[in-house]
Amino acid sequence: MKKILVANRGEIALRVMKTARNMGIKTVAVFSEVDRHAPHVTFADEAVCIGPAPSSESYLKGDTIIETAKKLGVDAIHPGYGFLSENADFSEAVAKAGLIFIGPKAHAISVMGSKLAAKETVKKYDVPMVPGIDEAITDTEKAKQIAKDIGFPILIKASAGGGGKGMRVVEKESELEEQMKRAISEAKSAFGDGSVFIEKYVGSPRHIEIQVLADTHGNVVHLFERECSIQRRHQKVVEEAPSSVLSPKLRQEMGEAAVNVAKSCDYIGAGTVEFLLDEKHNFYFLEMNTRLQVEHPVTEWITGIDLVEQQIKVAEGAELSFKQEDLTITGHAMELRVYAEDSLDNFMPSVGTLDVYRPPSGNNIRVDDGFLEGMEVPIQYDPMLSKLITYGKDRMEAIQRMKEAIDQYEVEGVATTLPFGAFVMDHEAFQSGDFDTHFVKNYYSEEKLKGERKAEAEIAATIAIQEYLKDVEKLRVPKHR
Ligand code: MV4
Repeated sequence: MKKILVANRGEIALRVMKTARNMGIKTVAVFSEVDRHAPHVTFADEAVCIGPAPSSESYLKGDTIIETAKKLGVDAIHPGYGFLSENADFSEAVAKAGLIFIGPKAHAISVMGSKLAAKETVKKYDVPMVPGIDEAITDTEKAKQIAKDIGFPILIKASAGGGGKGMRVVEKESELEEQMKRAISEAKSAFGDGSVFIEKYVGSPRHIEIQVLADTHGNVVHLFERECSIQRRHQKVVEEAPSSVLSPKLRQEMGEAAVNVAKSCDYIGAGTVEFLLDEKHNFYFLEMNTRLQVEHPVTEWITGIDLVEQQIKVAEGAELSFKQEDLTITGHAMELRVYAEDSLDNFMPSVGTLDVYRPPSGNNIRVDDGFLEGMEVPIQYDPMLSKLITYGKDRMEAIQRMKEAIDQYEVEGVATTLPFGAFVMDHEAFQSGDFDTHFVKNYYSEEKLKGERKAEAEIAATIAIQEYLKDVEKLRVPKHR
């Protein structure tokens, strides 16, 4: 591979290009009209404007991107995450154009894009699943019978959903019919597919995902887990690796299950298998994400493996250079997603100019971002400013470093979720490791954060006054001599 086009923007485009460059591969950026001066554009060896700001007219224009790639003599396209990364038709169109898609084949993407097809596919591989059904249901009488069999509360999910979209908890039989009708009509309008199914509702789960890597020679390995339970409205906020609750045995079992999920769909490249872990530490397969994930850096740090490098090598047809036994976990990595959102005002998007933008740096700190001081945060795209990642020999060290890094991070001009990150790091439940997916809902309120900030400000003010008085005292001394 000599030249790669990155069909994305922001931090992930930059992150992919950095590895490509390290491998001696030329890079091509594509960009929308508002991204003309973005770092991913200036970093790339070549860059092409592909349309106006709205994604539908630029970063989602698969045909335009493929044409651009052919015109510039590109060998492969890396889709990043979001945009076209989980679009089966795009994967296929890239291959048909004689280019390499750095990711799985269309088959794996489309199977895992449908929750029902995914269940059907992994079933033969002995992967644990939440009690429920694995086919679309429209008949409410049948649904009632199933719900009684598995027991309330149950969860109605949309097959075409994912990431929590189109889910409904049903507590009792009398609510079932109404909720099913709503779920079906919602799924139809949101995804153009009204298929829904039923699962037992797991009340206080942890969200644990396993990174997998598969080559084209039938080798599949896992790179352990990421703990992603700290999320807000299905938006992850903090991710870490390893999880503080997995025993070596459970880690191995979940890893093997994840490898089987990858095998079931002939997976190629880097992928992530999501599981729920209940209070008794039973795990259940949820879905597979067929892309490089936002939170991949924590896995890179504890394993020492560059996932983008592996994606590229596998896409070239190389055999994985390591086996499962070669992989180990060293230390602990923590990631905070820094969003341009106001955590003191209902996480409202905070667009504007980054008047001051100075990310922290140093040993054990990694910042993946795609912004520079003075840049505007565009409203058209994801409001994530950066990923702040820290590393330590153990979890407490990674948390401590994260707190220091948050303190050092200077942003003015837009509100960020940095204070919210500090709240999480300081929280007793987070520090003890005793939390689930309801952490934010259970513990966070703007009042609490405001209270903490006020207490901090008061301490700072007290110290400042004491210092001032000391200075006054010092100044007074000579006068009396
Ligand atoms: C569940 C569940 C409880 N029981 N399934 C949310 C996203 C989608 N991937 C699946 N999700 C869930 N499925 C059963 N049977 C709870 C969730 C869930 C969740 C999962 C992971 C991380 C955060 C979450 C927040 C709310 C609900």
